[in-house]
Order: sequence, then structure tokens, then C-alpha cells
Amino acid sequence: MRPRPDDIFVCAFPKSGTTWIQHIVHQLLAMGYVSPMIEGPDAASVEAMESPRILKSHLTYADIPKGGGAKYIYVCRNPKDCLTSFYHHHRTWEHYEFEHGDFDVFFDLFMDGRISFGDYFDHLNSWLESIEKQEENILFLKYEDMLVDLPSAVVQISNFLEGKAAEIVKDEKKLDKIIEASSLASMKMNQNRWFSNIYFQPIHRDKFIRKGGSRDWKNHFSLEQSERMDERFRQRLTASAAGGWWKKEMAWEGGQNENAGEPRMAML
Ligand code: PPS
Repeated sequence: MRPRPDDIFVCAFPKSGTTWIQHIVHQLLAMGYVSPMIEGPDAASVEAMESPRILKSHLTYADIPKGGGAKYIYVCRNPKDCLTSFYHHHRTWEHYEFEHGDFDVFFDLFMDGRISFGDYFDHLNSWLESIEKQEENILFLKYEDMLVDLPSAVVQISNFLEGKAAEIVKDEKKLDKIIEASSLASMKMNQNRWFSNIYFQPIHRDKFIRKGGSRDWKNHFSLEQSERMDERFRQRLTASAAGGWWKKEMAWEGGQNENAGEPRMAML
């Protein structure tokens, strides 16, 4: 496919908040819910879409179609919650044939990168390169920051998109409406809207926006698994911009599923 100057790519390792960003971008551009995953349909149907196109992808930075002035929003989430969310995703969607799958089995598959879209750390490291290169057309966001301060994230995205999107948030009422519609509670409603033209059938469509928040991994990981992930994090990310991230979210000490439910509404 050929990127266009007004294309907006929403990119992430699976289960990092892709749908959340898509939903916010849709509203900022006052567009419907159509932002196909480019790995899904054939190039011709993506080519046939009218501009501006909002396109979802789980590809690495190396593999994502680049050029033409397109914009890219990358969202990442700590690997422990990402793994946990992806485990539930595998149990929910029929095509994985993992409905009764075991967490320990999935943990090892994730650690070995033997899952769709491969190794979490390869993926994140590939996109972190864009920070080092100071690429101007890439906005880098963390899922956990959005949990804490959703309004700032919405404004950040709108400023990055410029034009109509940047204008819309100047209207306080419209901004409030977008924030409210992007809360976990709002997005949990009517979950079929995300799947209007989907080609795979999930077993339970209403479980896609599942629980939200961080530290749900504490309900699943053993201490040994937690330490294995911490060690992998040290090996793969210490030298990167992400080296100091997610200390609280990934610590063994602390509760389960903190920040679940509604994000705090910080003052703008
Ligand atoms: S996918 O299948 O890769 O596109 O999934 P993705 O959209 O990247 O990630 C799904 C997880 O994001 C959570 N989510 C949210 N959390 C907080 N607030 C809002 N508004 C929100 N919208 C989506 C969703 O619940 C999935 O996480 P888990 O931990 O499984 O609940």
C-alpha cells in the first residue's frame, strides 16, 4: 500500500490500547468507526478508502509502510499487563483455538515471541528507534499515562493531528464529550461497533474492552514469572528510552488492577 500525506496510522503491539486511540482519533476527526487493520484486508480495499484514512496496525516500525508525510501514533503498555490482556484475547477469539488455554502455556509462548506479531520487546524497541531519530511525524504514548490523565492525552493527540482535530478541542463542551465517550465505561457499551466488518468471529464480543487499568497481571503471574519478565525487561530495555518506565506498574509489591475503572480526570 502507498501511504498518503493525510493518512493516520494507529500502531501498537497487540493489547496496548490500540482501540482506545482509534476511538479518540475517530472522534477528533468526526469520522465513523472504520479504521481497518492494514494487515487484514487486501491492499486494493485499503487503496479504495477515501481520505483521510485512519489505519490500524500491529507492525513493527521497520515493517510499517512509511513516507508521503503520513502521521503515526504509537501506544505502548507495560509487558506484564500486555501479556495478561493478550492471554484473555486468545481465550476470547475463536481463530486462536485457545478458549480453554492455560496461562502458563501462554506465558511461555509470549516470552518466546511465538505469538501473533512476534516478540513484544523487538516490537517496542523498533518503535523506540523513532524517539532516538526524533521523528516528527510519530506521537509516542503510554497506555498508563492515559489512565492517569486522559484529557491531556486527548489534547496531545489533537495537537499532533492539527487542523480540524486541534480546533475541536478548543471547544470545552466538545472536548468533555470526547473524554466522556473515551472512558472505559463508555467504551464497554455497544462493543459490536468495533466489529462491523470483521472477518473473524470472537466467541464473546462483549469481552473485547475487558477490564482496563494496570496490574491485572498480579491476578495471573507467579513470582517466578514476574521475575522472569523483570529480567527480560532489564536485558532488552535498560539501555533504551523505556529503561525507567513502569517501575510501579510492574513491581511485585502492590495491589491488583490499580487504576481500573475510570481514569482520573486531571485538570487541563
Ligand atoms: S487489540 O486487540 O490489539 O486491538 O487490543 P487493544 O485495543 O490494543 O487493547 C485492548 C486493551 O485496552 C483496554 N482499553 C481500555 N482501557 C482503559 N480505558 C479505555 N477507554 C480502554 N479501551 C480499551 C481494553 O480493556 C484491553 O485491556 P484489558 O486489560 O484486556 O482490559
